[in-house]
Amino acid sequence: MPKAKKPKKICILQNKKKGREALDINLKNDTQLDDVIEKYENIAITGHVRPDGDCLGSCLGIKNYINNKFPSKKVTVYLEEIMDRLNFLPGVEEIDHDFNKKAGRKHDLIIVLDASSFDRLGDSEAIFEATESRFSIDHHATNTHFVDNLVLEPESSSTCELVYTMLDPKYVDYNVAMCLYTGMITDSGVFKYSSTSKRTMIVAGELMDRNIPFQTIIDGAFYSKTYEQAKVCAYAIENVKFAFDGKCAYAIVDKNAMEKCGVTPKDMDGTIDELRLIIGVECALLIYQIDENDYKISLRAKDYMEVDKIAVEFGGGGHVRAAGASFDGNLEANLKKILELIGAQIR
Ligand SMILES: [Mn+2]
Repeated sequence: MPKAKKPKKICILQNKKKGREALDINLKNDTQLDDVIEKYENIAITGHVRPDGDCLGSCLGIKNYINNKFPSKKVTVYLEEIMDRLNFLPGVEEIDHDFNKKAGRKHDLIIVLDASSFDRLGDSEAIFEATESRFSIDHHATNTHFVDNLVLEPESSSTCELVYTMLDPKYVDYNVAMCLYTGMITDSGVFKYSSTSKRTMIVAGELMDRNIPFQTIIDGAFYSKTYEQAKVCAYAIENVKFAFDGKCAYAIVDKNAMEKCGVTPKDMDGTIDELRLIIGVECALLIYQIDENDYKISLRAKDYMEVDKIAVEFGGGGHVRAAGASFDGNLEANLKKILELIGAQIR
């Protein structure tokens, strides 16, 4: 087999005019993803640690699309264990979760989705490093451009929305639509976050044309909780503290509390919304313990705060109104620092 050529450096900021209103709603098919896929036979797809609906939806969406349009290609999705609520997605059973031991496994091409920086890759770093040709699609304004061939559109509500604009609609079937729609609703909070645009709704409408069970997807992927997840939400609300005249609500859930509720870190994603929804709260902060000296920070804002700037201070990232990071060590000192950063923005 002839050695495949590297794609030339793309690095495109899709939406040059600022603002979600400037997103192209004509959805004229962008062929650069097809052009790249066409050149390679053995393709890896990966996303970020603790995969969310958008990460999983975009990875499986592209996997199913490649199966439809390029059936002879070998394609493997590498991701950490996924949330139970997302295990209805087509292709989920074929995900390779067990790749830590296969460090360095080589592919002709790796497609990196919804991951804003190299350290977000987690265990798939080794596969990424072993694979010379790389292509990435993302919508995080904080993206560090760690993949040369990057299509980045910070105005897009989700990676899945952006991915749809790059697919040949003829090969977007029920399975692809299930995956992409799931990522769209989870990243846009069922079309309510400020990132939701006219294009978001047009893409969602086109996916609904594939007869997907959208009500079941919305309940299953977004609203439903296990009893254990409901318990940890109740714990967070029961133990919430307020700062800055009630404009900031924060809760700390340590390992002990998580064990008592019967949850693990991958069950924590809905908890912060309960804090954010409290009337008068502009900023919600959830800190939960991963390990002895390892904490995860989640931040949400309602109207004006730019919580991604706070997350970046801790080496994390995300979006203007929804961001996350982690820290090691002293809880008290780090909490104090986060609250100071929140205080600097709150009004
Ligand atoms: Mn995303």
